[in-house]
Amino acid sequence: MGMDYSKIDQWILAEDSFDPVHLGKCEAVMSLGNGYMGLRSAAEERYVGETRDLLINGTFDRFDESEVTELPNAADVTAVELWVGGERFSLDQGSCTGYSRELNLKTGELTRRVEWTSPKGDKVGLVFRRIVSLKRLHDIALTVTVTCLEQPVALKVRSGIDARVTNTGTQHFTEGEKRFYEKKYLQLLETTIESGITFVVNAVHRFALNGQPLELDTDVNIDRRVLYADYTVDLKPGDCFTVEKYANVFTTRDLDCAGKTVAELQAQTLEDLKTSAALGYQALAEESAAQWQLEVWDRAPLDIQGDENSQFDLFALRFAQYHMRLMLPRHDNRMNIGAKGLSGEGYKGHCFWDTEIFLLPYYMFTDPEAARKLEEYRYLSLPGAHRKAKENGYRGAMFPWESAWLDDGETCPLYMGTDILTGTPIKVWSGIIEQHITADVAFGAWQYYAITGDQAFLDDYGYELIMDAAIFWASRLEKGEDGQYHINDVVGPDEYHEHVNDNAFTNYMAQWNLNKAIEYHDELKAERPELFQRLDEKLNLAEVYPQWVDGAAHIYLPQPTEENILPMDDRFMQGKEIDLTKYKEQDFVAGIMKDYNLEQIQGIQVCKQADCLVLFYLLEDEFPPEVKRASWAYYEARTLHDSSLSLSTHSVQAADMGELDMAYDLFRKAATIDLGPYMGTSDAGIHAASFGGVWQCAVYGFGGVRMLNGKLRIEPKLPKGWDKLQFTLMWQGQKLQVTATKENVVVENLTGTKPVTFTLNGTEIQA
Ligand code: IFM
Repeated sequence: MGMDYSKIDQWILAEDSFDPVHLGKCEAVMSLGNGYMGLRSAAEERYVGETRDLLINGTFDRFDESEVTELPNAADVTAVELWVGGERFSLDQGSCTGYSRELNLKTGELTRRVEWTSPKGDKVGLVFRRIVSLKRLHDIALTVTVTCLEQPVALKVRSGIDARVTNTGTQHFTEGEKRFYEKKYLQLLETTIESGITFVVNAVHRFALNGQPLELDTDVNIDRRVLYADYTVDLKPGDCFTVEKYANVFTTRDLDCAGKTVAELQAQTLEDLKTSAALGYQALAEESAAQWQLEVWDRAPLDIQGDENSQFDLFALRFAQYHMRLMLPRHDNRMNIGAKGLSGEGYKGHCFWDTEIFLLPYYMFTDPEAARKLEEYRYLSLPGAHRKAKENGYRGAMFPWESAWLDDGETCPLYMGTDILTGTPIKVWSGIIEQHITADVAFGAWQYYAITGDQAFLDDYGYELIMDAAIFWASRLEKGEDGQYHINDVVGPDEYHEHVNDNAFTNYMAQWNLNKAIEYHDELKAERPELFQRLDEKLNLAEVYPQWVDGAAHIYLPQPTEENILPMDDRFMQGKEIDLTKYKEQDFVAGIMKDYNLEQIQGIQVCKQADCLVLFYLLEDEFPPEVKRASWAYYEARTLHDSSLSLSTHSVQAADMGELDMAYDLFRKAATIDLGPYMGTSDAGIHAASFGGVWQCAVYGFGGVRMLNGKLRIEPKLPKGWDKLQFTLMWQGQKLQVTATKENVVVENLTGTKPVTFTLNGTEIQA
């Protein structure tokens, strides 16, 4: 098995051989979903080492006090086991003379074709098709077609609902009712142990022989955490037998089930299943594909033309768009986007700063309505942020580094990975001291407003969120002997350096947050007395305002050295320099952790990921070009890109500096984080933020797009191999289409109901 780029056309991701050692990669990169649920693409037949995940967004459960809350792995409906002439179909045995698995990004359909001869010599052709509907958020549909190729065979099919799955061993559910209705419809209930969410899972099968519907005798079985049916059919050479399986999943946490009793849900979801099954697989697949076209490909079309590599680049961007839709809870503002989307158990479904800094730009510029939901989530999770602040002795909103359900507060696990020296689990400090997240969330709210012009959002949520975050920062500042305010003992974005003081990213962003709160306070006090009063009552503005003013004026901000390098904290530049070549060239991440433990790494000038470089593009105007250039060179030499968030930032900065070859090289590396040849990297799930990063490389980097101080800037500079880059941007309700070639740039206002003013290559114009 391997990823063969020559097989990648503009829409199809293909796997052309099967290796049971590398199951995780394709399960994750080829996963299906719709933001409500994510379904890993484990095969219909089972394999040792597979991870069969069905994750329903927002259904968090905390199994035990000693564990953190996570998305529970719901009952599996995708397993369909076959016995051909009495022998179990598995690519582990017999011989396979043809194999392909293809994910069609355009339609969201997964297709697998196999020609298999059993150990005894029975030969069959198998075609598996599968969708998670983008139209009907609760629906999964699949078909298995078996063609009898040589001698007659007896075929047995076993298929059902299997709740024996776990989250790497942790069982989040108590078993509920299991039942066959009319010997045909399967229903299983399970309830999360701590959060008490009931899942209702239904399935039904339909059969056809040579295109004609077929009724088969059913042998029904109910067992512990499972119910399934066995079906048998005799096939002669040339016969083509199809199993269609329709399934749906609902939970008592779903907004569209609000107010329903479990019994009502059982009845209603069964009816829904009947409706879907009556439509048939093809119709469901077609309406889902139409929804993909409408929601993604028409909404945010992208095009790149150029040399032979540019076609892979376009594919990589579409792959990113595909996954960014899979992970997006467009239907519900009480949940956000996990660092692995819904494609695996990694990071337990928790969201991070990944959302605001890496993913939100894509959504704000292409799907503002969805972006609003992500921002509303942060507002709704203020109770958790207040709780965290209180627990840590601060005030205001201290947003969790890892966030799950609205009032959970911090959900970052305390330990992760192995300390190479002590042999003990490594303590994760991020949940306690990686505090820049609070400013990132505030920045996200402001960005959303500036790009969309959604004043109602600011009135209802944004002002309060930004001010509440500023209250946290005012309480967090520590007065130093120099009379300035410091933020000591933090982890900045670069997680290889813990317990540092005055991390540049944290301090500058905290100051930005304080200043934004001051600006809004003054504005509202002067112009919107009613709203001001409401906020004053909630946040006690009279008391906190002077603290903001004092904090913003006297916070210590690291300054560039004589060589124009911005020190990322008070320690990094005094660290030991070591030869990093070995780690930079390794084809896996975090190789340095095999030679040094984190304590030792603290003393080395090595970064896991971009730190102050992120600052340079969030607060672009604060730093002169010579500082960005010198700092980029200094940090790039010392950065291992051991986080998937890193490469895109370095690429965008390189493009900003006009270093287009370097920018392109980094973009290609970012684009292959999940698509690349390193088979183990996606086992726990895809890298959500890197998809936003890849889009940013193209649109922010080569497209030169930025929202700066509330204004839109476009300044395209295409890499050598690209002749044309075309994309759309939603700006304050208007859809702009940008077409850039090496010679010129055309910006067209496709909505055209209001002129948009922006800067194009330094000149202010309107479209
Ligand atoms: O948020 C990131 C962090 O910056 C690096 N470690 C992984 C997290 C989740 O993607």
